[in-house]
Amino acid sequence: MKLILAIVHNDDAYTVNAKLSVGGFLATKISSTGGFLMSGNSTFLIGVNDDCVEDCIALIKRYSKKRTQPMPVGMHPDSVIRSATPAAMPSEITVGGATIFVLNVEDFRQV
Ligand code: 2BA
Repeated sequence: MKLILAIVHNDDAYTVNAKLSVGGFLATKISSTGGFLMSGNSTFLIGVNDDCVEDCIALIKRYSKKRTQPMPVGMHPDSVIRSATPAAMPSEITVGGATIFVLNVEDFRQV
């Protein structure tokens, strides 16, 4: 068994949640905050059998869009971006689709 941990843009979270449910995946949605942009995103915890991992990731990928957002200049005093020269600063960053971790599950119990 694996635990899929998927960080999804808030604008995609409703659809991803609905499609996971329709697809038969049991998921927990946690409201989370990106450490860089400090804006809301959603983190899904999805426990799946090993042979369902790729299907689950394909579903998340399908409904998670890439977006460009304005770079929040000066938001993070210690960020790499802040230390760059102004000319080198990108004005936009690409966010998403989804950021996904797949973890081995040592034990799973519902008691
Ligand atoms: P945030 O941390 O708010 O990052 C939003 C976007 O900002 C990132 O999009 C990336 O394009 C950019 N970014 C992040 N850190 C940066 C930095 N130090 N310098 C320049 N640009 C930076 P994504 O890569 O698509 O990430 C979307 C969200 O997924 C992140 O939101 C964070 O919540 C999560 N995430 C991404 N990579 C992660 C990782 N290795 N570990 C844990 N969470 C991660």
